Amino acid sequence: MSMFRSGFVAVVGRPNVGKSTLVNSMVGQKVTIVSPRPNTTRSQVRGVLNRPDAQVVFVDTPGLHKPKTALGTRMNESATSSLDDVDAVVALVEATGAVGPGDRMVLAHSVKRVRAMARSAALTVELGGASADVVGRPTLMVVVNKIDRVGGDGVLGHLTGVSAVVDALDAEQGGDPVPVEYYPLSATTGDGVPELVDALIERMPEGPHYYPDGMVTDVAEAFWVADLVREELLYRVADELPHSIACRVTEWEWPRVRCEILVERDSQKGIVIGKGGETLKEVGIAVRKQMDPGAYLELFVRVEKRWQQREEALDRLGF
Ligand SMILES: Nc1nc2c(ncn2[C@@H]2O[C@H](COP(=O)(O)OP(=O)(O)OP(=O)(O)O)[C@@H](O)[C@H]2O)c(=O)[nH]1
Ligand SMILES: [Mg+2]
Repeated sequence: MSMFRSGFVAVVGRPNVGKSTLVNSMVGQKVTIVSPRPNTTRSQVRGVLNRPDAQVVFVDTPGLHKPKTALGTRMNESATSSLDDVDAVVALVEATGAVGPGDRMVLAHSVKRVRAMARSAALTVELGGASADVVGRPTLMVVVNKIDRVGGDGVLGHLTGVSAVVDALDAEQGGDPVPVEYYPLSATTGDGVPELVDALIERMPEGPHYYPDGMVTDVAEAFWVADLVREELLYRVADELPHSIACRVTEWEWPRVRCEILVERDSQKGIVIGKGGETLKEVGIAVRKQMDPGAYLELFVRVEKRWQQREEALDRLGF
């Protein structure tokens, strides 16, 4: 019998590059929310891919950015700490624009992390723990996402640009070059995703089932419903409001579920509720469709002044 492979894969990148869309596509089911607004994902979300011979745990992370709030700082810490204990790193950039300073920061972190992984893998082999092919080869997988939005030449040009940046970062850090592979793909159409998944499975070390078969995420149902409410709101509100929204389920007495929507200012309350309660009503209908049949979802809007800036509010809200 062939060995069972398993491991953890961190998916990192600046906000809005498509990390969550890619994780959903790799898992084959929606496990993490997606929206056109940057900073949609606020904490790590694990999505599990089960195959007869392998289990891969993808760790979706908040987009790395220049934080302007205490929440932003925590989100960045959550993203960088995801790199601490993984078997592979997937770093995303977009094919639609040049590699910017935000991408450079992501790629620099990723190169550094994969270099450290390669060192500890080499050490394991030296100590006689396992043979090199079993340990798997720590590789940086650079994904160029959203290729559906650019032509073939655009993709090639972008690949050249990204690889020049990665090579330069790698050289700056010194030592043996880090193995890097490039995967142009579209997380929304799925074009190129199977190739990435196969390559990742190949690189997973021999290991146990970390999650029981059939379990696709570690997110508790109440958190998931709160996230679905926030996702629906992100599609309906504009400007700075998305950052001011936090959602949490305060009561779960099936089929009655009560979810609170926090905003930071009185003026934001009306926008979330909408004319005649229209926005809240739409959100409720859309979320209920994604819950088990029969759910009775109650939505409330409450003002919690400057919660993004207050450490104790963040503690209480579970960030
Ligand atoms: N055209 C196109 N759009 C994409 C693709 N992947 C993601 N998107 C869109 O990009 C936007 C952001 O996607 P997300 O998956 O939420 O991005 P993210 O990197 O998780 O963002 P944060 O959680 O905010 O860091 C959404 O509107 C997606 O539909 C793709 O391959 N092609
Ligand atoms: Mg996300």
